[in-house]
Amino acid sequence: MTGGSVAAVDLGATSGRVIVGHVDAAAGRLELDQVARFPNGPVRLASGLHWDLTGLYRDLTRGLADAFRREPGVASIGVDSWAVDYGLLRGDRLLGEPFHYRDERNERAVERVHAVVPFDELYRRNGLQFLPFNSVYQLAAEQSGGLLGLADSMLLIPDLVGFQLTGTRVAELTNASTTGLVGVETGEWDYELMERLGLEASVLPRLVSPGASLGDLRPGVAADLGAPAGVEVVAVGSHDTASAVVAVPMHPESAAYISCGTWGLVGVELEQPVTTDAAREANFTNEGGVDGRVRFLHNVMGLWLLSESVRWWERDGSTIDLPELLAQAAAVTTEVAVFDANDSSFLAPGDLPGRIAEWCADRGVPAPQSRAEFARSIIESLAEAFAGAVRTASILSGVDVETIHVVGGGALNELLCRRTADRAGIPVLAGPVEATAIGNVLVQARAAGFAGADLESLRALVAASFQPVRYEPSAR
Ligand code: LRH
Repeated sequence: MTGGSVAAVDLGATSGRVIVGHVDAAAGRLELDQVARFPNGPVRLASGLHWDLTGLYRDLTRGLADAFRREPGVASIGVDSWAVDYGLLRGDRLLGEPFHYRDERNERAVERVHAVVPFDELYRRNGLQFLPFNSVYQLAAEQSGGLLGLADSMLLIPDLVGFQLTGTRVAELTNASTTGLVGVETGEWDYELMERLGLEASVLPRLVSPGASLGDLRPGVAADLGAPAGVEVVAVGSHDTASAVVAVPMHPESAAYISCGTWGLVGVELEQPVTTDAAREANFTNEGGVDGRVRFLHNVMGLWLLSESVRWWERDGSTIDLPELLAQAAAVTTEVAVFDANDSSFLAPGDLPGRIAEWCADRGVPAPQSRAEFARSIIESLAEAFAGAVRTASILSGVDVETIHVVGGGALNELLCRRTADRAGIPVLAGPVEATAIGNVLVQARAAGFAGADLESLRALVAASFQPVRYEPSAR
């Protein structure tokens, strides 16, 4: 047998999934089989917006049990999720449900952190764009809650799941790079920064790179899952965006990518970070990629603007047909507002259409009226922000962008892909939709020895297995 199977656990903004990936690089085979999907929405408790990690763990282990029933040969498990969020532990015990990054507590901590370490210094140290929810601000907010003092370890969410499965505590590097506590040049924890911020360095576990093994499943867990002996948990690019970038079938020297789901992560892949004043002013980030690559990118608010608007409109119990809404949006012929899709007022859950209308009113721009106009306005604003970020990434990095790859759920959004190509004046190649799960699967498959050794061969396998949709920019 030249190939094999692995299980990817992908914890996304609305749902979590367990996916079995079958990989046989020699035969050019890469297939995904979704075996479980379960909700992963935040829970608003008295203390704020939280994960429901306990319920999630129950659901994902049930999903893994399904995976072993369906494919008893699954060799390993890898977990990915969104960045920055973490749980605190004392011994083996979780100190409460982790906060969700969209909780508003972080705003208050930003000033406190910048008063000690001004942002330009922070950027030189960690290379991260300013996002009010970077873990460094969350931890500073945590200091006033009292729990941090009780904690003896802090684990990012995928690492926390890995710990529950194996008992091993690690910090996977791609995700750790989003905390703000890893040196952009060193790739190591920045203990000096922690000391200056009054954060206890001993809570940080050892850093590991994607591909490292966390060891076998705990015996009790293996029994619960019906897993055979020897199944390991493998650290993948546990930051979902890092996994997605692995699966972009690109030539990094001439391509930009947009990993488009809840967020639109727009950038290029580099060998070295760019931490110039211009990069800082453009709010570009240098996140850690698989195999030491740098994900030089900017966060655009993404399809959250649309999904949260739809959620708001559906709060009366009605249901909106998304493809139908997008078809109506495509048919809008009136000029719609192009708003700043990066405005931080759109970050928190709630009345997004109201906030978009307010943004327009504040600037004397006519606001969208119908739902179709809102949807069109969101798509145009995202396409404009995407095109702008591609231009900026190219200027700051020197990459001459000839192709824009759109991966993730946004690759299915024809109007968005078309308008991004139009506004950028560069062809868009859309797909694969399941980039995050594919990247998760491929890094495990490589660790198990049934996929190629370098990123280029992993991407060649993606290119051979998934046919992208091409959007040429319209001549203007
Ligand atoms: C996308 C993502 C992004 C982060 C945000 C918190 O899911 O991981 O890369 O900036 O969520």
